[in-house]
Amino acid sequence: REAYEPHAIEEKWRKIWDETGIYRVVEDPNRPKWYHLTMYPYPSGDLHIGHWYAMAPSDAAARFKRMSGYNVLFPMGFDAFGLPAENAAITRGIHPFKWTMDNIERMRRQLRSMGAMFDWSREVVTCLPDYYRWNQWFFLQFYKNGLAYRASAPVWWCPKDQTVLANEQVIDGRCERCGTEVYRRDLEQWFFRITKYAEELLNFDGIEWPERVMTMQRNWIGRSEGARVRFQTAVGDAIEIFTTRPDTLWGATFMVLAPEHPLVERLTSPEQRAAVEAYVDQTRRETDIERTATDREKTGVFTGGYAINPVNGAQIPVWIADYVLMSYGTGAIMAVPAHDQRDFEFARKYDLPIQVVIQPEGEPLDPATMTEAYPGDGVMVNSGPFDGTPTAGGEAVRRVTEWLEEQGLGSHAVTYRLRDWLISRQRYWGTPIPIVYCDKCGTVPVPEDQLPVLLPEDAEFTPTGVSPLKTDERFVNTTCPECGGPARRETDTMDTFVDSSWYQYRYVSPHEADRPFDPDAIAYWTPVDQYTGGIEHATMHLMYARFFTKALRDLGLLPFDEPFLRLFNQGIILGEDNEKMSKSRGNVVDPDDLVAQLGADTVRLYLMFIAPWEQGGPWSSRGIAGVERFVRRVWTIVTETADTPADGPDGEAAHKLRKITHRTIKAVTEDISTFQFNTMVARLMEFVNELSSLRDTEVVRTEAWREAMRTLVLLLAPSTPYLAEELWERLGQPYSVHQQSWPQYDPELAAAEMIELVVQVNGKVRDRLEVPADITEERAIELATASNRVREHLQGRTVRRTIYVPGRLVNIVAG
Ligand code: ANZ
Ligand code: ZN
Repeated sequence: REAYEPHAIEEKWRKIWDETGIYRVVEDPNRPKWYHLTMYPYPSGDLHIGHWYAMAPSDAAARFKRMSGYNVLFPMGFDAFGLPAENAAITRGIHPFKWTMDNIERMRRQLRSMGAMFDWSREVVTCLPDYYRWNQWFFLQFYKNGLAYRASAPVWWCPKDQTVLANEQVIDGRCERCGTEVYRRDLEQWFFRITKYAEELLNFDGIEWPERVMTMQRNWIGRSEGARVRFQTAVGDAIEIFTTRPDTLWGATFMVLAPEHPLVERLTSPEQRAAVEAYVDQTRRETDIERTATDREKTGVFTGGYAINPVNGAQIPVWIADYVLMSYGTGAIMAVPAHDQRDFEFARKYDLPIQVVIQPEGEPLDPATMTEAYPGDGVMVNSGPFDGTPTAGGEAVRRVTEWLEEQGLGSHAVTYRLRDWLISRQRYWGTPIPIVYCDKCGTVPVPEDQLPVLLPEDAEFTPTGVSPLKTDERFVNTTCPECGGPARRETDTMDTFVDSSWYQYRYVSPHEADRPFDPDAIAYWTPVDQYTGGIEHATMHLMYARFFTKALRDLGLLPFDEPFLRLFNQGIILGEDNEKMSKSRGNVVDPDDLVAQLGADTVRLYLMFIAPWEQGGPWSSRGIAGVERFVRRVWTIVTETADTPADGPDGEAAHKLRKITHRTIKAVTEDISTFQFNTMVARLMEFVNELSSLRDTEVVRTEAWREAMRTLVLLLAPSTPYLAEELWERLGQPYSVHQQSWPQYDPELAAAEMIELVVQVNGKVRDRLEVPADITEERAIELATASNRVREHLQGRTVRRTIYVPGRLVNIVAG
């Protein structure tokens, strides 16, 4: 008896696969293509079980496609720029390049151990100049076409370290590094004009994505329809507001500006100046999330200024409050306390007037006794020419908006929550933005033939975290491409989401030196047919990648609208204690240890078996031990009978075995094509149980047995690629199992077996039904009660109970 030795087998085949290059893929016009992309990892150090859970089932899905006749592209790479590398440099003195490349080296080894069919000749590493130069090239195309621009925007600033902080470096309003209180400060930064595509990004026609991801994107874009209306002020400029409820205009009793609003300064009266300035200063320490929390006590300050409500000429006070955001709408609102809850709370707190303008049916609303705003429908009141107009169905909003347009007071408007994409990072470890500033020529793009703008290698990191690019004189000082005079380079680098917005296109021709990708390879491989990855990327990454695709399409570089036709989000693996895996909880399972102990195939198969893939679930040592036993049983049954001659008679037992085999093919095919890996593994386990029960019978000496063995190995090939390859060889089959076709089932053999189901009413046989042998109890009872003969006997009676004897009878007790 030969034992299963996963390590020897896995090493042997890894080597042979490498030497024979069976996972190398090239365009082949004679075969349909399939592009399966699994999200590339950040090279943080080690591959963890979450990476395995994302990638191993993806590999099985890709291998299944390949066996089904597709030319499959299944690439891998590294999302190699970003803050952790820079932090390692600052705290441990390791250069980000070295830290990153060492990690990549380690993770490449770990990825190889998984046995996935990645075509490593197509690997993409985003921190290398041959990749990031194309980020710069895209930036220049965007800049020329008005899709990249520079504007001032607030950033978190640490006054002690004199540096910008990322959101995640601000802990409870303080600098993560030195603990100093931070505040927001305006800085000139670069943006991509994603808002140009806001409307198109709301449209998901032609792609199959999970409903919840589309919902998250729609909410992120946040489309609101309403009107913009101008309120005149004594300082000359009008205040423009955005409202979704122009039908409440007559109830606007005050206005609120965001503290950052440009008119605040001029509207503020001398008496109010000190209070206003203090409040503005305080707001700079708050995040938008804090500012808009609904359960927060409303605060604000009167500016001392007034505006005129254009619909009724009323003079109303102008306040500032942090619940109005500068980044939404126009940064100013008309406050309608009777019908907007935030305004209501504000009015009650500062004793501002409340005017009801929408009256619901029943008891009239009374501002003196109201305890909350009334946001619902009713008829307009106290609204001049509109009194009596019903608000239901948006009728009032439409009519008021039309009237505002006729009167020249405002206009219909659509507002999106989506902001332009701020891509500037005041960091070293990213793609340098290819811009220089010249005193004479202003902002000058670096000419394309001077790309890439290289990151200087000998950067000096200081503990404060100020980007070394800022102080690197050799980097900063350059000559102006236009006038040849002295100029300074932009020292900001790009958000790493720029890298991941188009990596799917680089994989199709990763060595292209003169352009980001080869249009022929793009035409053949893209868009991606199946994308898989974590739900945490539902908005930013997936939104930016969609934007990039649309922008590149408009630049004539891509012939389609969407990057990823199908999307699937896998769940997460929890610790054995049902909690999130974390070092501090001590419940982390390490894939390297598991592979060393059990081999990669068992780990892969267990991850597929653990739970429905989209759900994930807790790790179980018992569960993986069960899968390990299964793998050994497969090994034993195949190796022990591989040389048995098929010289026995082809009788009834052989026919029965063939039926089992073909039913298994059918079930496994259905499961693997819909990513139901857990039920797929369960089917294979049942199959092996059946085979084991026949192990000592004559049927082992038949062609049907040999067919069963070959089928078992082929069905396992996507999931346990090493084991399948080894067993395929032992069955005397030609190399490689991974170049075989997926087995086809004979529909007649695969048809479910039928049995006779006896149906009784109160113990008397009333009907006999032909049903599939594996019928469920629910379905058996459903069919039994639907039978005409049974219905006759049930007339005028009620069913009290049903008794089901599996595979034999249903007895309906009625009285
Ligand atoms: C008056 C009004 C009356 C409003 C009423 C609502 C109900 P959504 O649906 O999210 O788009 N608003 C406008 N700009 C704002 C800003 N920069 N910061 C905070 N709030 C702002 O919300 C639109 C509504 O949010 C607008 O309609 C405005 O209040 C407020 F019975 O105007 B409304
Ligand atoms: Zn110049």
